[in-house]
Amino acid sequence: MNRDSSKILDKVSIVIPTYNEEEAIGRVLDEILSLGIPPERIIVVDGYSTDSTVEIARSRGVKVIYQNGSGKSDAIKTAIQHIETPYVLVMDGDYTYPAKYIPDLVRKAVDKGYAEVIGVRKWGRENIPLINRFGNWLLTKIFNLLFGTNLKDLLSGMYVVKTSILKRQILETRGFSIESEIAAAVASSFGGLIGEVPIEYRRRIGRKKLKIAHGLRIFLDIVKLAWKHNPVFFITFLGSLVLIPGIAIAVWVFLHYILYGIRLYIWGIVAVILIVSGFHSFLLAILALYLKRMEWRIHKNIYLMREHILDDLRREPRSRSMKGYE
Ligand SMILES: Nc1nc2c(ncn2[C@@H]2O[C@H](COP(=O)(O)OP(=O)(O)OP(=O)(O)O)[C@@H](O)[C@H]2O)c(=O)[nH]1
Ligand SMILES: [Mg+2]
Repeated sequence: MNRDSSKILDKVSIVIPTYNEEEAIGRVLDEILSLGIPPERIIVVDGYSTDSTVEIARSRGVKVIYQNGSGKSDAIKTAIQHIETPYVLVMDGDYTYPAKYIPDLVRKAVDKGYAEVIGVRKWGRENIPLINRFGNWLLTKIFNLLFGTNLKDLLSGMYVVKTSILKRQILETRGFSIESEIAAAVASSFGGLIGEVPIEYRRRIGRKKLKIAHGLRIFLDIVKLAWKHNPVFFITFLGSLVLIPGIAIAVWVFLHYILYGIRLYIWGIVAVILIVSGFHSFLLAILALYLKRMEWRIHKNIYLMREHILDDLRREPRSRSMKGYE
């Protein structure tokens, strides 16, 4: 490993959530250790495995802790309290994410000032079960729409985040929603830049824990997160749902008139009121969504401009002292 890589890796701690990963965890840790990352900066946060995961992890000399609460989200939240480096890299303990990409992810965060860098599964996608691939695609699209992002792999299990962002956020989701929650917190915070690095995904070793019900839970959590970060959109969107009964009543009134020649005036007025107010709410919801997305984009640009100016100011004293030599 060259000096540049080792300097970059000094800034990061690795967090690996595990639950019954005895077949994979040894290999995962050996790969990470071979990059030269010291064992005291590798944290295995275990969900009370009933196999020998913890013993195998301890045999590699890394830090092993037991999580508070239950589920992957709670595990990562537990580990955050133990991080002292400016960046934290989270990766699954099932051997699917190759450790060789760690320097690329951390370098992109440090050099380009990204608050989060996600490892996008570009190679080996056939190793992601079809249903997970579809769920991940759909949930990423919904997230992008609600948060004005352009992510490709929201639910990737390998990502780097600035520790300060994680420490000051109150993370509330449970189960497997932590990736969505971190991305939502970053995307809606000042300067919330999310970068991406293409990575390979390998076939899982050991038994999977993710079920279809978890996918549904992640969807509900994305909706909850959007409510937290953009409530006006949700209130107006809910208001727009009166369009549905409005249209149904209008059709019913129309059919009565066509088929029987009966004019249902009162119901006609009710239908018009529901349709007009639903339509207005719908337009307001779209407006609220775009205003929020614009606010986030402006935040990002102000942040980038500020970084630019700070960079220039840092360089200025040197150019001043150069003047004496010209
Ligand atoms: N600490 C802790 N870790 C967990 C828990 N559930 C899952 N994990 C770990 O979180 C990581 C991701 O879980 P996986 O079962 O691999 O889920 P996935 O990667 O989304 O999907 P598949 O690999 O396709 O099953 C793995 O390292 C698991 O061991 C839990 O309740 N507590
Ligand atoms: Mg996995």
